[in-house]
Amino acid sequence: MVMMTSKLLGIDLDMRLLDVVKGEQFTPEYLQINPQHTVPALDDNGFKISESRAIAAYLTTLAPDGDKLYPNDPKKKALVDQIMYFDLDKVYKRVLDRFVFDVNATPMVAGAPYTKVKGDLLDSTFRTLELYIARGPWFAGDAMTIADVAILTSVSLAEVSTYRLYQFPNKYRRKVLGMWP
Ligand SMILES: N[C@@H](CCC(=O)N[C@@H](CS)C(=O)NCC(=O)O)C(=O)O
Repeated sequence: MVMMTSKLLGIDLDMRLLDVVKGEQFTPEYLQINPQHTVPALDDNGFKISESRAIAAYLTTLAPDGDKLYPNDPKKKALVDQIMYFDLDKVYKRVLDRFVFDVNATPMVAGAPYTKVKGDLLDSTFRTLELYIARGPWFAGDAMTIADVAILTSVSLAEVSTYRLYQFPNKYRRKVLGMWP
């Protein structure tokens, strides 16, 4: 999400790759940047911030047209925040829960085993996304914002898994998969 947002804003990031599988996020140097030991994190001349949605929101303040992606108007901004919190709490989380085991319950990465409950919860979340996008034209109003970038990131994760996205072919899939230039 941070990489896509920076690209949309025309901000060049000096990126360092961390191999989280090897545990490179636990070095004292990285824990100084991000005590949560998650990627991504940003160090902007000593200003250290983690959580991809928060980083993306911060990046919008550094670009001249950043308020297009994260509006200053309180109500518009509140709607963007609403979708980003929904994404963090439900969409991303449930895709990840579902993604660690594919439809045949084959482990893709270590994690809790796939259960029907997890599948049902993700289906329910995607039905909610359908309702939002039907209201559209974007997830948080009449223009593309970082809320769309957040959702796109989570949906891409489902897309590369074996999740049956074709269950939601009419509105959501076409809109989200077609929105990236
Ligand atoms: N809500 C966080 C989630 C970040 C996250 O969990 N990243 C995973 C990789 S996708 C990670 O860094 N895991 C390593 C760890 O927790 O030690 C965000 O959006 O930045």
